[in-house]
Amino acid sequence: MAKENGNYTASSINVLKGLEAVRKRPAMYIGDVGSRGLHHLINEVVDNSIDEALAGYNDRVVVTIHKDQSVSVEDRGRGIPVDIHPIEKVSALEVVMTVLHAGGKFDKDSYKVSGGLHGVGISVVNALSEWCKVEVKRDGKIYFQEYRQGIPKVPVKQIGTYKSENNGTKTTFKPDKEIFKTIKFHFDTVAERLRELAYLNKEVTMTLKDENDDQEEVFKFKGGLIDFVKYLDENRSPLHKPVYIEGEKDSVPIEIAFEYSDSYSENIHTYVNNINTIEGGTHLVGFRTALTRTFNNYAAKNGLIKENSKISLTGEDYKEGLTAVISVKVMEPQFEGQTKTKLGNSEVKSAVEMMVGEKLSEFLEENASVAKKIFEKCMRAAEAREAARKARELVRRKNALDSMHLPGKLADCSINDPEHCEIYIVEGDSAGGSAKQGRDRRFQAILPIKGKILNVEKAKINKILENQEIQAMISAIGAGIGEDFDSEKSRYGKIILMTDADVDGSHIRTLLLTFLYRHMKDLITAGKVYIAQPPLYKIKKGKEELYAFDDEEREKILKRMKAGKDDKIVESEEEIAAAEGTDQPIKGILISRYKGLGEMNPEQLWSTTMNPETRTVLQVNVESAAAADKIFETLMGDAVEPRRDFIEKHAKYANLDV
Ligand code: 0RA
Repeated sequence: MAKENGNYTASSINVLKGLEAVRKRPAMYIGDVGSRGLHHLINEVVDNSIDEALAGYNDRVVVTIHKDQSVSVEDRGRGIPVDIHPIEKVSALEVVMTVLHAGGKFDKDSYKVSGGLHGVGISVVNALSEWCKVEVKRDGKIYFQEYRQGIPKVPVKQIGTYKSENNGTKTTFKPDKEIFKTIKFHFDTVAERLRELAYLNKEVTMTLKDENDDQEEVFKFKGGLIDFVKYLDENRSPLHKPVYIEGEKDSVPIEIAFEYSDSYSENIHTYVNNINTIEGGTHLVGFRTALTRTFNNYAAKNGLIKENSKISLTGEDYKEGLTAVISVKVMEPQFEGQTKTKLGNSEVKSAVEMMVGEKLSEFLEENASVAKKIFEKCMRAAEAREAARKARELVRRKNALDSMHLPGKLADCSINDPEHCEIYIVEGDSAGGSAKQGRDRRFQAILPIKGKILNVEKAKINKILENQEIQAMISAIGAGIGEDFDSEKSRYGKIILMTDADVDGSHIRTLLLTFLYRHMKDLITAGKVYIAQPPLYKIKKGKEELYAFDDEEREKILKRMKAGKDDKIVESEEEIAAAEGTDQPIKGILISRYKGLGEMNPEQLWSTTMNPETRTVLQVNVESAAAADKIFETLMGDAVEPRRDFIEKHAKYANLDV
């Protein structure tokens, strides 16, 4: 830090205040201090390197997870400037690393990000790191600076020279244990984001290395979004080759690839400045409007609509089987919505709409057979939609879907303020019974679900709506279904899935998640869906009873309990009883493994799994919609091979923390 007469200058005091603010409230800057926030650190640094690529100066990013869980990110960009900053009077590098939001100051004409958790700046990563080191190669010289909890150890200095043309920046940081609950990086989590970035920026090669197990993966997709769409549809059967649209309209660079497959679901993934806009927004609206209008115009002009057809195709019909990726670059993006991932700029709607209108009409004129195939597919969708409407009407007339007629087996709560209410969807009647007795009936509702619900990935909508268990969920949640679903109307703020900790339980959980993801998706994006975490073991010694939620915890508890050398681990209460009153009574530690929720009595279920004060619940979040879609398709779709591979790879965790 710049010192004058041994005192900090005014600006360095500001720096300290800034860093302190970040360390005091890290969640405000990176979302949370769990695994998710930890991985955001890497994303933040990588995003800076990608910005260099967007500016046209970088084609390579290498991310390395080191043995001590420090991470380095190396690029071949221009290198962070090192000249003395006119106002702060220190090297620009130091300013970028220590002043909040200073990163893009020098580069006005870039697609800087202004929403969500992205773009908070490299200084935030620095502030939350035990230590951080930066090496800049620029103008033939190598510069270096090192920091502790964000504070520079010494001013930026030159540590060498280099001859090659390769400028660039290498940042290495070790997340601070004082800040983060965990500092363990996961290869797959990092890989997922790098893969996504490689699809979105086809000119950049992304490499991920993990020195802990010598893993290395290189992501480079010459086909860009075309490859992305093919990847997303890997397990589906496409009807044609991807349609690719690229160009710039009113200064908005637009890139789109899409294709139709024989599946029923729609999978659109939208990005603004490389950020996944999970809630969609104006770019998506522009695309849909143009897609519907262009196809309808083409069909009318080319006699594809039969004279006597009563059905007219709407936007809904063009969704079925559509897989698309939309990527736009916006100079000053406005992000809206619950999670700040919905694009608000209205000029983007018209830009995308015009561009798609023009290019798609051209494409259809030149590819009549593809046009016909797609149109026929959507025509069948329209017919199915009409059938679904009738099915819904029929079920609705029986009052099976609305919340005026709650399902008989729902034990509702007494409060009716959704924000404070939660519903446990519980596997099986016996666990349902325990949960009903054990709950706090003021704010906890219980809905027992019988066994395996329908796999919605494979069923037509009328079958889905006829299913009793699904009807019960729809009416209990009370927010509608499909097209008319409105998560604001949900009668509960938390939907908690509680299934057994075995293979069947995880299958049922996946079925439930698939249903929620495909038909009540906003519940998931709004963060209202949770997974209960029942304990795996009860460990008892004398009067002391403890619960372990995994094997690691079990071992910890055993170590602590096994103080006496007479202690013995036994399988049953009887063993202890039998030894009592004999010459050698044993002080046993009894471990019981819970096979199902039903084995717990109501009090145990309450204290381990349902009491908000003591339970842990996992929030289901769709960090990457593309990854979630891929997993559901893999687990629930038609192709058997990829499912087997996936389950083998994730044997222990064949559930979905996506
Ligand atoms: C500010 C200005 C310029 C580049 C960068 C920052 C920059 C930041 C990072 C972070 C990681 N890699 C980076 N590469 C570059 C432009 C400087 C110029 O005009 O040469």
